[in-house]
Amino acid sequence: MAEQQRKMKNGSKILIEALLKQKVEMIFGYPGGAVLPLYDALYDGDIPHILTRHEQGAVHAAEGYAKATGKPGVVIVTSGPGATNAITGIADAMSDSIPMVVFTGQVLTDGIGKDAFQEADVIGLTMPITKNNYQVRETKELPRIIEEAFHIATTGRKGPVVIDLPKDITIMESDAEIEVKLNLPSYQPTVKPNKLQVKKLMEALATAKKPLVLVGAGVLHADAGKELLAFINKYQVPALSSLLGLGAIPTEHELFLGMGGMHGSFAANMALTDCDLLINIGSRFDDRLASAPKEFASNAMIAHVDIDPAEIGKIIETQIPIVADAKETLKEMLKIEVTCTDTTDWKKLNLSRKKLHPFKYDKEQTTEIKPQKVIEFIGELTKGEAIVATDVGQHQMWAAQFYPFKNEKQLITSGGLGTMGYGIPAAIGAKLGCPDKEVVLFVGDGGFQMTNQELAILNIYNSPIKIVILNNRSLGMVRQWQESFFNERRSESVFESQPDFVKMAEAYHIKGVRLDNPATVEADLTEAFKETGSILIEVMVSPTEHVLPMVPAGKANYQMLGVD
Ligand SMILES: Cc1ncc(C[n+]2csc(CCOP(=O)(O)OP(=O)(O)O)c2C)c(N)n1
Repeated sequence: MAEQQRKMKNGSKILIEALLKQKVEMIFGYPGGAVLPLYDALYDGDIPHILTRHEQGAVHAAEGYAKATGKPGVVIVTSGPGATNAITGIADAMSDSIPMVVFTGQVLTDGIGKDAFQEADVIGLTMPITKNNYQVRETKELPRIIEEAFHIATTGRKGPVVIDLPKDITIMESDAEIEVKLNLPSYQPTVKPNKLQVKKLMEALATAKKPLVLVGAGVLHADAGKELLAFINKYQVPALSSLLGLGAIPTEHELFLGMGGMHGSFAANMALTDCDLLINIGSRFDDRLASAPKEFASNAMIAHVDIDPAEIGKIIETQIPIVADAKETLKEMLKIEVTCTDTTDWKKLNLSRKKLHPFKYDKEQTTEIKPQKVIEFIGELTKGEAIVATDVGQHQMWAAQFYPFKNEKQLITSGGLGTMGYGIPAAIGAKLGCPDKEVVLFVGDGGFQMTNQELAILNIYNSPIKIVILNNRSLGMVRQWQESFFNERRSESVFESQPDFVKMAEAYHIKGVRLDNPATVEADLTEAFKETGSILIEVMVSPTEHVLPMVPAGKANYQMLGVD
């Protein structure tokens, strides 16, 4: 009996032990009444906790951490408003397949459904935006649920899992064993590819005259960059990527045509138009890439490798479907030797298009600072090695176009949901996960004002980052659409008044500088980048710039505006 009593622990302690078993390095969160017992257990300091200033910030920070490290992000928020504030981040993580476990506080089990103080139906609210969710009904269930949640979040197509915790569950005691055996017979993601299908793909490659590889985030989630490069190099296949696939192939790689789609390169979009075999590895044919599905790669046989069977054939008809992990599939592809048709002309065509129509901007301009130039120059300063976080808008697309990415997991951006306010917390999360790497954030003056309160945590956790605000005095991407498609009627997209961003930085005890001289901008950036602590660099950029080329929504990839 005495032995049994010694093993009794409250739910909060059990939870911490279960997280330690999962090797959780840090938790992002924000306390409140329903999670007080849990925060009391955190007080013992077994797992560091990062106190953000808003729950949305906690989830985006966990996303940044997960994207940069490949490990699952862990979040705790309280019930009701804590949980609803976390919703945007959870939806963002779902869109970009980010592994994450989010604990939401809940009212006492007895109060559920009775409109108790700070009650929200977290299960109902998060059902469509999570890979799975749980409401814990017995303390002894915690170890099993946590084991399952981490397994589900980090395997197959990764994604967020919510665990809703009624307060009494975290207080009641149980002698539950932390060591549990995973038992999920109905959840068995297919990891290994069907060998016959891979053979079919390689046979198609052998006879293709214009093969092309499309790289999506699935390659990064599977850590398959090395195998991907080996494949591309071996068969000399030109390749393009989606926004979230950037980094899998170094920008400077001869065969890399850049990002495709709405703001993609001429070479990438024309290659999609002309190819006769498209090998899509881990991209979901998102509408930013395939705006007009009927006209997308319409001359090509389509091979689609994806870990999620629901993606195959969802948007584009597929002749060679392969449901599997990208790394496992590429390994199998590399095992099969084929002799290919001579594709020299195809390669030459792509290389010449790349050379003739690179991403460009007016470099001769001397009266205004060009945002593209700022990003390009920071690319040089950081030798293409920095982790680059972005917010959402024009600056995000310019970062994708002009930063010379070299490595996997280097771009931290909100691709699927396109969430403004993502950048600041995600950059902080990436830095906390990768303290030895330089982290640069590009953010618009609009997005900055959505989550700038998270600057408060930069100094506390000693996580210096470089924050580059590209200030165009407007919601640039909205303004661009209004100028292009709404007769230049700039409805609510131009800021009449703005805060002093440099002073805001100083209020948060970090250095701030404002750059507005086109003649000295390179020298000024060089100086600012010498800062070892966090620094906010506000660059007053041209207020009229457009992101080009642009495939208007609904148009085919070859119908690009802004190419001469
Ligand atoms: C939360 C949220 N609200 C609205 C939008 C729509 N939206 C997309 S881009 C954009 C403008 C962004 O402006 P800014 O942050 O200044 O960046 P810029 O485009 O000027 O680089 C807006 C409002 C969004 N993506 N996310």
